Amino acid sequence: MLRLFDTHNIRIQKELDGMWDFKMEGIGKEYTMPVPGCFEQHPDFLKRRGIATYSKTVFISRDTDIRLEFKGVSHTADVFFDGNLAAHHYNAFTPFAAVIKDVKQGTHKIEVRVDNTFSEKSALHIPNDYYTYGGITRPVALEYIKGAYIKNLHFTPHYCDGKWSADIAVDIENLTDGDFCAELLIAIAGIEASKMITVMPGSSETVDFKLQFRDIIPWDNKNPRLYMLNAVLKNNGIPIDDMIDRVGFRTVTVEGTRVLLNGKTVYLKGFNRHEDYADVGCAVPLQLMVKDMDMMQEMGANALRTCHYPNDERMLDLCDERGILVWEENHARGLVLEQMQNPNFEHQCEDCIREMIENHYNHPSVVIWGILNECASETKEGREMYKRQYDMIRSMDISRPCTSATCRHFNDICLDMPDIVSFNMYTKWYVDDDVKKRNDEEIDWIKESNGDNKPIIVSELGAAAIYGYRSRAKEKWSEEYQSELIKESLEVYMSDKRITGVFIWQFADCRVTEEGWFATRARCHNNKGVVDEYRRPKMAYDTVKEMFEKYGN
Ligand code: ADA
Repeated sequence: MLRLFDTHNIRIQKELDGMWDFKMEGIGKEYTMPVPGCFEQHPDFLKRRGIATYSKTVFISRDTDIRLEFKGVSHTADVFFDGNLAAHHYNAFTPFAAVIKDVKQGTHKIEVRVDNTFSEKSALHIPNDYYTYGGITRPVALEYIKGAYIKNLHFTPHYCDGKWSADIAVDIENLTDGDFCAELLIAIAGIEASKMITVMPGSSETVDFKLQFRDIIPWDNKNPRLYMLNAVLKNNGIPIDDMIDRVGFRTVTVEGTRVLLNGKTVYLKGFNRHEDYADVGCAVPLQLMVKDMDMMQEMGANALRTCHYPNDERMLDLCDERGILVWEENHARGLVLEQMQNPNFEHQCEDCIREMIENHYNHPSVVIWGILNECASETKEGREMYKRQYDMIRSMDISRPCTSATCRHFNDICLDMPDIVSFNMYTKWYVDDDVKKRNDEEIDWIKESNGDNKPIIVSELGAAAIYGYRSRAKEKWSEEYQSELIKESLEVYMSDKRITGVFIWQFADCRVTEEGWFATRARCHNNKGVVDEYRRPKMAYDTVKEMFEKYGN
């Protein structure tokens, strides 16, 4: 399934999940592979870096235009329809679509060439402390559209003088060679509106509505009230297309050192979670997303950081439904200046930011946009790139604060830019020092480095433990050491009134690339999860539960 609710009643949408034909370049044998899925789940491709082609025939029941939507292909996709290139996309973690006009009724072939190799062409998917899988790793949909269709639907709530209002922007694309005239209707929370529109041939138009509401129940982490937003396109009174989304009335702002949700201070306590689950890799099915969410909430989390890339939208749907506050970030982890100077880096980051915001804008659970985790924010060249990315986010969305998790302690030169200052701290894991002393030094430095009078979040803290390794000596890598380090760290960070949020690194162990990481990552996994990759709890699980309960904040 694509989302946790239907996004169309009028548009015909068919999901293409199931078994696809599969061929790996350089291997004669032909296979079938599940979609969504990672080809690494097959015994022949356990750690394969290569180029493969997934293919499937589909029957189109009438002459129509079609839209193929891919929620995620890892990491580079070339989509062919009847042998013609229909789309190219880089980045496993953002959706993309291919619109194909004038398709005749009958059988047609879809081929997706998938590439998970590392090269200069890929500035973001590189050997790293998480794994870049290969495959059509998120759901795929085939849609019938005709002439013109609703391309996007953005909802921005506002609260003023005790009243809720909203700006609603609907993007219509006209695929025809003539003017497209139609009626556009929207409906939400018992309020309806309509406009007659004209879209020029082969172009798009954004239609804006401003609505006032009464009797709205706000969305917040304690009562996450959601509303369905419907948009319908009518031609001569006949509905020809629609789009449905699910939204929430909430505001998120920053005032001094506090983050406010609907004007009230909110404290974020949660986890960093990679999209990675033992035998299925990054193609985590809904059932296992729900399991992860249930475990994080059992431990008392109210927040999730989508380290280090935009997440599968069904996870955000779950967060919307459960009132989990999300820090979603663009795709980048730990890139030094030389890597940021890859000629593909900036446009690949900007594409990711654009697709992340365009597609995830309506999720009330997303309360923070993040960029560039632990990249070269200590350099002036890096600073220019940070600035361009913050500017880009703010040009697309001023309704949410921005941040970036730094590890450039004492020499970061970008703390003046984010709305929220966030830092990753591994005291007593990578740095053998006193947790409180290091925390005080860090916050003193933040205040002297243009980060003063801003909310502060500890975006990462933790330690590794090998599941099942118990030791009365409590040395590093034992479950005891991890549990005690997390307890001590949370005591310090959650009792410090200068800090407005903590994210534990990390929820679950995740696979890392062998290239460049085998030496520091036992099992070629990042073992800092409070559960292992099969979600088996370590001792730290109950420690986090105890601490999140103790410091309810
Ligand atoms: C960094 C990084 C994480 C992870 C962590 C670790 O803070 O942001 O992705 O690599 O270190 O486990 O060392």
